[in-house]
Amino acid sequence: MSADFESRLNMLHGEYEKLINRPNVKEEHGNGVFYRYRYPVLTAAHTPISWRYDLKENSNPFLMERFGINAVFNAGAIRFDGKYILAARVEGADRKSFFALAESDNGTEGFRFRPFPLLLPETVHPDVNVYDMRLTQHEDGWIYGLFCTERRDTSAPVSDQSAAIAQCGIVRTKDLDNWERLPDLVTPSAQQRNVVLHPEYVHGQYAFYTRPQDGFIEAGKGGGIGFGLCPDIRSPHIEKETVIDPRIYHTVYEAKNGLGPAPLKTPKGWLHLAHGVRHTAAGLRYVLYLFMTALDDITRIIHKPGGYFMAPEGEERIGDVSNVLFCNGWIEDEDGRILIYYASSDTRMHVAETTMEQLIDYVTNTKEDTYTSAGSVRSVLKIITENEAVFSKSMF
Ligand code: M1P
Repeated sequence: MSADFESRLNMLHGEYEKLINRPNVKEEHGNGVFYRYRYPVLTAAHTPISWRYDLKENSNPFLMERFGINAVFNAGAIRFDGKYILAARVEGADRKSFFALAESDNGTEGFRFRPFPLLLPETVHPDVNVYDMRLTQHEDGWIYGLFCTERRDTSAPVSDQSAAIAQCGIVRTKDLDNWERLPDLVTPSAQQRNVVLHPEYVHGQYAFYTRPQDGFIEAGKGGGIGFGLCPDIRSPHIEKETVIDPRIYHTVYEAKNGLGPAPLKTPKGWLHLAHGVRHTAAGLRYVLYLFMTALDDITRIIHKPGGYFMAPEGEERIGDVSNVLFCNGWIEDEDGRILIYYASSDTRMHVAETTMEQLIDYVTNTKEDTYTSAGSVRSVLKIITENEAVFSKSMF
């Protein structure tokens, strides 16, 4: 091995290990609802160098990158065998996404990719692009991965090479090593993204959260978080799709919305994390919001704080698709700690920490959206006057 090659190889290894082993730091000043961690938990640079480089001097004397990775984002999450596992969307320089599992011992740092990305089994209609896997540990004993499978819209003219159809692909596993592909989900909607499997049977059937859309990007007359039941997941078919969380004018989810990870069961109800999208002069803005549905009817919203729970901040604002927070994975520990794995601007993965107690407090006590400015003022006036009744004016 030449000295130059060896020195470059050592540099690549050294930088990689430094990145993976960098301790993460909980930011000191949270908003009382959650704490962000300072460093992203996964980025393109976290992918193993053996994926990106041909490490053999005879075939790659300059030790060039042979397979560019553009971004790592929108990861599903699960606790498995004592490890915190992220099923990340890895996007190559060629724009194709694929899935790869990364694991950590404590959930906030040290995420390391397994040696090989997932070679997803396919249906008879090969996927062109796959992304955004939601992992659900279902009470039937399987771990399901629901993801978006995208293919060209063959009804579009040759002149349009962007038209696509998005649908929900399904895989399942018991060990996170061997994955079985099931048929794609069939629903009444022309397009589906952000489909999530509920962890429990509902009326003896598999329950899906959906996101019906007319177009690939635009919700059209569709949109909203939908819900449907299916008797047999090996032949997944939803006949009736009901919107349980619609888009509403002048909210953070007026353009579109979609469920994030599978909901968490709490003593007060099912806790849901979703993303909401609105138009701005600078393009679409994606933020995260929370709501809770009833234990006896998972489609009935019983609490919904107004506005967003998390929005892009600092470097999170910038990336391939700027001004986007997206979350499709969270993990609840036995002690009530909740780790929220969120991606920023379609580029990198972060983690925020909170507890179930805090999230229940947040969803049940945060003011709801009144849908008017006057209503917002009344909400804030109530907080101010109640504070004034307790504290002297010098406090303000
Ligand atoms: O680019 C932002 C997000 O756009 C899509 O989400 P939605 O279907 O809700 O608009 C997805 O492509 C998602 O992966 C992406 O992060």
